[in-house]
This record gives sequence, structure tokens and C-alpha cells, in this order.
Amino acid sequence: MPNHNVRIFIVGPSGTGKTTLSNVLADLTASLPTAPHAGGVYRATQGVRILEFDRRIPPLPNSGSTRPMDVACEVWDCSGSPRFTASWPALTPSAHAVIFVASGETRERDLEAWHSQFPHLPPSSMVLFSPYASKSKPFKPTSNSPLHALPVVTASWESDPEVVRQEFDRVLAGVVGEMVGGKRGDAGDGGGDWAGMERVVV
Ligand SMILES: Nc1nc2c(ncn2[C@@H]2O[C@H](COP(=O)(O)OP(=O)(O)O)[C@@H](O)[C@H]2O)c(=O)[nH]1
Ligand SMILES: [Mg+2]
Repeated sequence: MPNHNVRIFIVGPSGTGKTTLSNVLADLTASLPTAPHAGGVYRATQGVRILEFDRRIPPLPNSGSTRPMDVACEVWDCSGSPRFTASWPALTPSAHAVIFVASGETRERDLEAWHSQFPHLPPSSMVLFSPYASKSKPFKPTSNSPLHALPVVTASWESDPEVVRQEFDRVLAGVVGEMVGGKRGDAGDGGGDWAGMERVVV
């Protein structure tokens, strides 16, 4: 049985690779879509797709334990379409962590609009993925943006999936550390399902 339940949102504009990243994290590599440049067809995520899987992370520093921890992850692969923004305020407060995915073409103010949906989360529970391989250049927040406080990971999930998983585990460890310290509640029951939500248990 996993020790903790953590809910992670993956957000950002359409076509930046959120669904691909979610599949890599859940080890669903067999179901990775073929990129359009390789003859595949882009399918936009409708509403939100929830992936449930377990991760084993190293013992927390200063915890006194030498045992790895099993974490039940609930990854919310969110649609980047503005059609779904009305649902955001009802959903985002339950997030323990958030991963932003951006390309070099992403407008900073668009990503800041997503960022403003998570005022309850510290920067340590956020990370910005901008895979260098997929686009000409990574996204780089300007110094006066709230996004500037976040680590930017440019590793590609195609060539460096282990680096991507390590960064994910680092964010998980931060959240679990706060749960152990009593600063956060658990995700507990995932709540009901609704139209526009697809749940995948890995
Ligand atoms: N070459 C390459 N293509 C990618 C990468 N990540 C995503 N893609 C492709 O970009 C398209 C959009 O990806 P998707 O994950 O659906 O983006 P989403 O709209 O943010 O969920 C898909 O056709 C993917 O196959 C990447 O790292 N490298
Ligand atoms: Mg998608």
C-alpha cells in the first residue's frame, strides 16, 4: 500500500506535450501518440484525463527512515483549451503540485494565467518543463514574472525520460515531506467523475 496520495496537475497551452509527458510519467510509453512530423495525428485532450500510478521515491532526508516511500500519484493531464477555463476554480484548489509545460512559442502571460490558479502552492511544488528537443528553443520566464521562481527543466522526454522522472520525483518528495510534517493533507478519495473527465488506472 502506498504511504501517500499526491495529486499533480499538468497544465499549459495546447500542443506543448502535456499528454505525452503524462504518459511518460505513468510509463504508458506503448500508448505514446506518434508526433505529427512522423505521420501521426494530434488529438487534443478533452477536459481532463486522470492517470493513477505509483512511484517509489528515495527516503526523505532528515526523516530518520532508510526505507523508500511508495507514493500513489494522481496526474491530472488538463486540456489546454480556453473552453475549459470556467471549470478551473472548482478543480485547482485540490492540487498538491503543478507541472507547467511550455514551448519557446508560449506567451508568458498565458502561462501566468495558469500559474495564478494555484495561489495555495509554494514554488517548491511547481516545476516548468520546456523540452528543448521538441521545439526550436525552451521557454524562459522573464525576471519579473512569478514563473521566474520555478526550476525550468529542458530535458526531452524522448531522449532523457529518466531526468524527467527524477524531476517529477523531486517535486513529489517535497510534497510528501510537507505531508509528513503535517503541513498538507492527503489527496484521499479522488472524488466523483464528471463529463469531460477520463480516468486511467495504470
Ligand atoms: N518530437 C517531439 N514531439 C513531441 C514531444 N512531446 C510531444 N510531442 C508531439 O507533439 C504533439 C502534441 O503533444 P501532446 O502531448 O498531445 O500535447 P498536449 O496538447 O500539450 O497534451 C503530439 O503529436 C506529440 O506526439 C517531444 O518531446 N518531441
Ligand atoms: Mg493533451
